[in-house]
Amino acid sequence: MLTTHFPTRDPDPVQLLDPSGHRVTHPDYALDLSPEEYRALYRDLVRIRRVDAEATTLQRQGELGLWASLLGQEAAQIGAGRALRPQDFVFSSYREHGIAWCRGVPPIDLLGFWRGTAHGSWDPYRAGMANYQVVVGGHALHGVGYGMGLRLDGADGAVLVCFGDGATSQGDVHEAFTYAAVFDAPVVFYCQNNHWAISEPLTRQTRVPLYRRAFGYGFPGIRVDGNDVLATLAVTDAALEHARSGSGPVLIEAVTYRMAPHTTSDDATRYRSPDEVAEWAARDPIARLRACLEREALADDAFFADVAAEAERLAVQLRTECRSLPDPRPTALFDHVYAGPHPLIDTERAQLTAFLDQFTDRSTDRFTDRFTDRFTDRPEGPGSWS
Ligand SMILES: Cc1ncc(C[n+]2csc(CCOP(=O)(O)OP(=O)(O)O)c2C)c(N)n1
Ligand SMILES: [Mg+2]
Repeated sequence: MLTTHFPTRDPDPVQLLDPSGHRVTHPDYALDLSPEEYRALYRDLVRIRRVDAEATTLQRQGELGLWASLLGQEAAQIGAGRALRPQDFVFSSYREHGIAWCRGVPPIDLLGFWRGTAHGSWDPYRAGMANYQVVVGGHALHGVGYGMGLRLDGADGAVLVCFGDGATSQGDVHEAFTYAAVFDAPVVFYCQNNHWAISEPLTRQTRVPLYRRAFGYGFPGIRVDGNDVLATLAVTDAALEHARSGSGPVLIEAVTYRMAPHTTSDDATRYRSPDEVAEWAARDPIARLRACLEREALADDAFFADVAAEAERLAVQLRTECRSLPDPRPTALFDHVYAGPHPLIDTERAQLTAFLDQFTDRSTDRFTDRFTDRFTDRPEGPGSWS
């Protein structure tokens, strides 16, 4: 007879603010924020949701090729993002617009990637955040390598590696867990469990809650209510401090929900029920913080009106900036594949140039007009760093 030793009960996810906006206490985590800081979190949440909505609309109007919405995951991202310090570094996938926001990446710099005018528009070293990664889970290894480098340099920073529930099934993530554990890499693995990996539900990724994976590798795992910005901030802050202090990696599972389809190319109604979506809508991360601010008189109507107006201005600005992003020179595609010259790249560049050179009559050929008249590199413009 086989004897099993599975834990039978998982602790509830860490929560400091319940879905109705009441604060709750937790024995291990607390936050001591000023009224200004509570309001700042609310402003972050509202503004990044508005940026996300505008990007979705821009895609629908043909201005972006694709967009991956963060709708519903604002608290998971803003809480984690606001826990970061300047010396930390982020490796993320493609949905972490809220984290990028907290790193000071201007929203327009997110859009070039989705418009197809840039491979990655922001300077990773300036932002302390690598450009988006679409290869699911691949950047977990980059993050661990970077973390090991921080240790060897004796630097006082930690790495936040963000990925989804689906990514936890990737070999890369498991290899990253092993390396981080045995080398005590200062890495916080931040898994946003939004319950879906495109059309695959969480039940197809795991038999046990994801945070428990950490124990098998020998480091702590914590589950947090990902729709509670206070809890995600408190837990990520503690985990980053743990990593910075040389105690090794941590896995955080932020339990949240992807309210939008996977991307603008997806139709989520084909695989999930409206009831499930409605259930999560009732746990909306912004509504619960607003309820708390109102109940505790931390903000008044004028504040909420100001934030809404500011978010609208941001959306208008983003639309203008997006539509004026210059098309890149076609051969710019090859510029950063390798650091130096490479024979295959040189051949392919020459082939594309020869192809474009066929269209010499600029007055009659739209293709030529569009692709060869705008050879300017991206100027310092709306999305540039101030
Ligand atoms: C290695 C790899 N396999 C498959 C894909 C296709 N793909 C893109 S996103 C995605 C689902 C990822 O789900 P999850 O990790 O839960 O992140 P979420 O999109 O929910 O944020 C898949 C399978 C990919 N980009 N990379
Ligand atoms: Mg997912």
